[in-house]
Amino acid sequence: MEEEVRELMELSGFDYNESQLLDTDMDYERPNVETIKCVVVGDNAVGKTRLICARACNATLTQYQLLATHVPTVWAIDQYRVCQEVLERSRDVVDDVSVSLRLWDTFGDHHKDRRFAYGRSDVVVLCFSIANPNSLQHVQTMWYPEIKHFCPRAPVILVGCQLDLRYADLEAVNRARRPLARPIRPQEILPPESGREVAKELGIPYYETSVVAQCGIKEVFDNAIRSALISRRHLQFWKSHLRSVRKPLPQAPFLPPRPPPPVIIVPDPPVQSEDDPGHLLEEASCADVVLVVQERTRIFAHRIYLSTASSKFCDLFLMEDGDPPSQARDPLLRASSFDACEGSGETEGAGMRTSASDGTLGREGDRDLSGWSRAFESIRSGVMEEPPGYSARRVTVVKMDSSVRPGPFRAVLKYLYTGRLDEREPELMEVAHIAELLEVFDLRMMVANILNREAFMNQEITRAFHVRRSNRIKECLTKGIFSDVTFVLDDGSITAHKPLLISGCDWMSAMFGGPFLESSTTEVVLPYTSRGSMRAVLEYLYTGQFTAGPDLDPLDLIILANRLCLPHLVALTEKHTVSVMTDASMNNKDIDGEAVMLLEAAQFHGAHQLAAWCLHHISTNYNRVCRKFPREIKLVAPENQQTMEAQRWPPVWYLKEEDHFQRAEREREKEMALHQKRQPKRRWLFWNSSGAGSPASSSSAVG
Ligand SMILES: Nc1nc2c(ncn2[C@@H]2O[C@H](COP(=O)(O)OP(=O)(O)OP(=O)(O)O)[C@@H](O)[C@H]2O)c(=O)[nH]1
Ligand SMILES: [Mg+2]
Repeated sequence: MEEEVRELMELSGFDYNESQLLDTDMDYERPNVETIKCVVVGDNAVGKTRLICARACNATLTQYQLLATHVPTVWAIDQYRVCQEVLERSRDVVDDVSVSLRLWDTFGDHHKDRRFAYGRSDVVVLCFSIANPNSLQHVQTMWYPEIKHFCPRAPVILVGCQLDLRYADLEAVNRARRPLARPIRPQEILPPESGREVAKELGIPYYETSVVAQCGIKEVFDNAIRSALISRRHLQFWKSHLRSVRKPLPQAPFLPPRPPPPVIIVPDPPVQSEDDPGHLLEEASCADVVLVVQERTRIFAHRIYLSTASSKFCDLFLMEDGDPPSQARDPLLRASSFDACEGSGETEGAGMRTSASDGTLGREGDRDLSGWSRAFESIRSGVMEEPPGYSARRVTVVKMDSSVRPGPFRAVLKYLYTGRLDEREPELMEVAHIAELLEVFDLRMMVANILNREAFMNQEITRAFHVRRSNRIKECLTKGIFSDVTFVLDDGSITAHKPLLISGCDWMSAMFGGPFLESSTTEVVLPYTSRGSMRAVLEYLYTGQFTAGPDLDPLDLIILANRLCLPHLVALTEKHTVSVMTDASMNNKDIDGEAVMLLEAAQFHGAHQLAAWCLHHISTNYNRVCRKFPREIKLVAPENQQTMEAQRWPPVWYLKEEDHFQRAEREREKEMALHQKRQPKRRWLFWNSSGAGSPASSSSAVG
């Protein structure tokens, strides 16, 4: 027996200590302390033992601890004989009456004999689970008749246990339950009315409890004590201290906690291969530069990549465009040296000529650069019709210095595109030589690191390269430098760079990378797109970052990002929108209208996380939002309406309960007022009839 007690109490979260065991019953009858035996009955696994432990041992467990264990009670146990703390916690004062509450646990099996537990009980707490309709049915068919059979005079209290399951996430609960436990279905959850109806039919009070939410436990036992004391008052009418005991009080409804808003999860950004955008190098489809090495070798490249990685290339292309070199350490010197070279060549633009029909470039109009830089021989404009099937387009032809050899130059270009240098590069000294010519000092340092067997230090250089490139690319975007396409939008236009678009977005790659008209045109019309959202898309594609400009409309951006198949950007925009709305709401700004407006638009354009957040906002402020936007809410899709109804907070059952409680309270107050009205009359009669004693002593005797 002792072992059973120990096991049960330990599994119920009670810290069982050998020293707490008492050999003898420590309790004793004290004058004016009412000892109340309270038997707890009900079906198996409805939560009797947990409820008793919560009252008797103050055992509190989380839902998941609770779910993982159920120890069926096998014998009625009087724990007060064995445990000092339980005995002490049994003492209570209810309506000025000192009581010692003796709780008796029982097993739920219908066929077992419980007469030992029922014997001489003062009150019976009859439990069912609000997640098990059968257990409520058995209250009427089995438990109440049994109680009336064994203790016909004991008052009974009906208790709906496990109230937290009414608002819990049942899927999560079922996942956490023991493997063989029957899953709880949402349609099985009973509303408070069901329990109350049964209680009304039986003429007994009704309460609800949850050990997880720690609610209703005190109410159940305090009111069980009241019922027992009132019953005792009838039999032991001479006990004057029982006069102040009130009838069981109505239970205030438990407001479940407001469900937390869904968290917006941003997936990992699309993986870029280490080689990115190296694969574009030598790709003719969107090349705007042809680098001629040692007269024979042509390498296709891109101004935007070359210029953002090398100041020398940047200066070269800026000067070709007629701008002074922005990044030159000595701009005047550079410009003048370029001018000096120009004198020996053709005038600006005169070097352009159509390519031959086989795609080769013309040779006229070369401008000598040998005096300006040791890396280049000449530059000129030309027209290219490669790859086959593509329309002719303008390119810049740069002839490299004769000391530059194709193999090591390709390694240098690879660095300019990716920030990396292959350790196994066979001609490292040649690479260093070209790096020197192009003034790419980081690359020279990388070569030195490899030669010194310190290649691991090159990772840091690569990191710095990307930071620098990102900043330069941003600058090119802001200033429109080296752009090769203009997007015509609803509220203006914005320039961009095809190579960057192709390497960042499959949709753009399909448009600009294939033999379509767009690959050769310099203007693309994008209807239903604003400048603010296009700028955010370009920044994202260029730098991988999300930046919200002042003119950004998040929904516009979501629509565009969804159209361009950029789920990562959609998620970033959702996160941004939710954080802006949360901040606004915390600063007492009204976001209800925005949430209603965004809900279905977000769903339609693939922003399902934002839609779920809006749905949560509307559901948890349901009454207010419905009052403000009745027509809009009516027009919401039925699936959304259903979700709102299901997730409504405060829930409908709570509002009904609150209403019921208020009515019950009003009735109780009326009853009390009526009772108080009657009191003085009786006193008056008493005075008149007896004609003895002082008014003071009389009132204290009756009151
Ligand atoms: N969510 C929730 N689950 C509860 C609560 N109380 C009990 N339970 C669950 O119900 C199971 C049974 O609880 P017990 O208190 O052992 O049930 P019992 O009525 O004593 O069962 P028997 O002794 O077999 O008659 C526990 O394992 C818990 O999973 C509650 O307040 N909330
Ligand atoms: Mg039990």
